[in-house]
Amino acid sequence: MSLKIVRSVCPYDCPDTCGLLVEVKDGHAVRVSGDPAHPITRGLLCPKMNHYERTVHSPRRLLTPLIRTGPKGEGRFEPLSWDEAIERICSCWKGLIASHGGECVLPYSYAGTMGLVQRNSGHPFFHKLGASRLERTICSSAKEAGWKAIMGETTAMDPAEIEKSDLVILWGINAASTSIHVMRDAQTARRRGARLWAIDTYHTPTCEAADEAFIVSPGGDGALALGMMHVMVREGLLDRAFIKDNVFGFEEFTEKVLNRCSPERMSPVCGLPAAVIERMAREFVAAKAPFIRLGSGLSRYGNGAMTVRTIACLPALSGAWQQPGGGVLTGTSTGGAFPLHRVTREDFMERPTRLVSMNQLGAALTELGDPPVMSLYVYHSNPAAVAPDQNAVIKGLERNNLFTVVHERFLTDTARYADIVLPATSSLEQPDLYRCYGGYQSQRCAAAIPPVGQAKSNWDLFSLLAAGMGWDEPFFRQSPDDLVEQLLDFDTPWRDAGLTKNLRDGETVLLTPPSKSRCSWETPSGRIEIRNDRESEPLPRLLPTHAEGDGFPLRLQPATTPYALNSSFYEQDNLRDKQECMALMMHPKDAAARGLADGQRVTAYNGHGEVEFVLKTTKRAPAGTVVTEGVWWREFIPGQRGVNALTSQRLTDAGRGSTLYDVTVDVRGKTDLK
Ligand SMILES: Nc1nc2c(c(=O)[nH]1)N[C@H]1C(S)=C(S)[C@@H](COP(=O)(O)OP(=O)(O)OC[C@H]3O[C@@H](n4cnc5c(=O)[nH]c(N)nc54)[C@H](O)[C@@H]3O)O[C@H]1N2
Ligand SMILES: Nc1nc2c(c(=O)[nH]1)N[C@H]1C(S)=C(S)[C@@H](COP(=O)(O)OP(=O)(O)OC[C@H]3O[C@@H](n4cnc5c(=O)[nH]c(N)nc54)[C@H](O)[C@@H]3O)O[C@H]1N2
Ligand code: SF4
Ligand SMILES: [Mo]
Repeated sequence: MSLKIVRSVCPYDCPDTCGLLVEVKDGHAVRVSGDPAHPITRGLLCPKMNHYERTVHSPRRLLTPLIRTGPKGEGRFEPLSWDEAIERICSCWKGLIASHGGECVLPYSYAGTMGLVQRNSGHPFFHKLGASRLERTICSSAKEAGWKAIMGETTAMDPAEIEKSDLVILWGINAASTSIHVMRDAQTARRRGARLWAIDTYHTPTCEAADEAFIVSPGGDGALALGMMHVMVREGLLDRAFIKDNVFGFEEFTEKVLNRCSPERMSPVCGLPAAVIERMAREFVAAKAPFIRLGSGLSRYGNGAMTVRTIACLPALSGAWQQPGGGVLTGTSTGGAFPLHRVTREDFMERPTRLVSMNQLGAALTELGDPPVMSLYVYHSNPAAVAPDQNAVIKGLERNNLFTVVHERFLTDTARYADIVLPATSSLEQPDLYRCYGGYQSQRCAAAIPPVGQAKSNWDLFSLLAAGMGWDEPFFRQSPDDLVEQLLDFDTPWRDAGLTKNLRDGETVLLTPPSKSRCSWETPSGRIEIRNDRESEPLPRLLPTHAEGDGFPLRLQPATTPYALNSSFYEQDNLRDKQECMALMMHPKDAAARGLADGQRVTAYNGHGEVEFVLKTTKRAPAGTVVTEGVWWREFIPGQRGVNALTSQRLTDAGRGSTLYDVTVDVRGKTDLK
């Protein structure tokens, strides 16, 4: 029996993009560990990936194509050959396209794998088909829009600078769960004397690890930042010289906005006492190099982009950007490092086709457009669980005249509604090239094991579908490795010939952003643009959230768990057991006011739907906010609907992002116990 160790990369949607060492025995992955030589991972994996082999070789893996034999949603299927599956899909699409046009087909994909080739391999196919295009904005597009409104194309600060900071602020990021290496580096800074703040809506594991946790009202961070900046102006805690040379619009911002944002006025909006806002302002300015690591949590609101833009004003006023370790980091962007258009092939589109927001899938499937969506092709995403307004999504998926194909590793909530299910490979079964959005590492990897069962990779399946459609473009006959090579075979300032060679050899490489000096701002004015007339709102200001108008008394915080990644990893029993059950955390006072007891079944409800939870009374949830962690599969939950039956299809103020966290509910005891 041969045992070999293969280097690979964690494919999941996580800012850390870890290096993996996979022990392979007889074509099976038997053990997975963190690569000690990887510059970020340094041997440390999160609990989810410590037993990745249990996902890869899970008894729940789909092994053959399947065709539906029961009603949609029930999950009754029988096996089908690949040839027959491809033939059925292609002939159905040909018929639908002949009568409705290509836009009646809608692809839906997101981030099951982050590999550049596999993740994007549907784009050329659907462009050539003339299908509707999916606007992929469920995650962080509001955060990006908020950053861009003030900072333009400015290169992100180096994440490694966190260790040089003397005040690390983890703001709207649950790093202890979602980016454990950021947490590790923040702890390193702390050991070197930095203070660590966490700003969140409930007591997360990150809050527990911080020197101080500030629990704000959901969507209230803009008010907090405005209140802090009011104090900074009032008390002259500004770097006037820095502002003069580097900031555009400060005077107007002060006159029109900040003067009206006293801590007393901001306190009820952000939920922190005025004295705390004042102290935060003074300590922020007193720090030499405050490092704000901004998560995505606070951007998933009706005011989310504006919140990010407002927070980004803080170091512009204090001049924190001048010191290594000082500034705001929302994430890195390595867009210039690889010519992704060589994979996505926008040029295959005859004309730009209709865009459909992935946050409004429910509406796209139920409010029949012109043409109506007649076929949905889902790959590496689980919209029946993760997309907002689950009731609308499921109503759409139940349509008998919707032809749904799902390419998956598991029989997910979405796959249960498919007419045809196709088995997908895991990352260990497919080659790819990875880059990172929390740092600059990049790595190419080969398949570590052969496909499990009859599974096929995203790219291989689109090659088959292209042949099934009768297309003869040589493009679709390439291998995934050919595409990786096209991404590498391109000169860019991000990597010299040596780095490219190392990438080809499968080494972990640190890409280098084209060098920019500290305090060089890539905006039209060359300054940090607090005022930006290209935006519909020229100045940052206080905006309301959406849900505060909905009329329900409790804020609902749908949050992340350390033991899953969105709806991924529920296949691992040991990880699911650690989460116990789909719980609703509630402050004992709120529970007492409703006559509810710890451990009982409750129903949370609002205008979108009703969801059953097991009640967990805890002071980790502040009074007025209830919290649930994880995006559970329906087969493991107390009732019929997951948390997203309570979320809305409304979009953020900019960036057309999801407002998954902008939710109010009320909660009652479940009386109709079956
Ligand atoms: N273990 C684990 N890791 C993950 C994921 C996962 O589900 N589980 N998901 C992955 C993905 S796709 C992403 S995008 C990232 C997301 O990772 P993060 O950027 O950390 O985002 P979230 O965990 O969604 O939210 C971060 C924190 O913001 C808080 N929050 C919510 N609203 C507000 C607010 O208005 N103000 C403030 N100050 N805080 C608020 C939430 O309670 C949460 O603790 O993590 C990735 N990594
Ligand atoms: N309530 C609530 N809703 C949320 C969130 C939340 O925190 N709370 N988070 C939101 C965020 S930030 C995001 S990014 C989205 C994430 O939404 P998704 O990207 O849909 O994320 P996952 O739930 O991880 O589903 C990915 C699916 O891809 C499959 N998969 C993995 N690898 C492959 C592959 O190579 N090929 C194919 N065909 N399939 C593969 C996996 O089995 C899995 O079922 O969810 C959003 N929805
Ligand atoms: S999910 Fe994130 S922390 Fe966990 S192994 Fe993957 S990249 Fe690393
Ligand atoms: Mo995400």
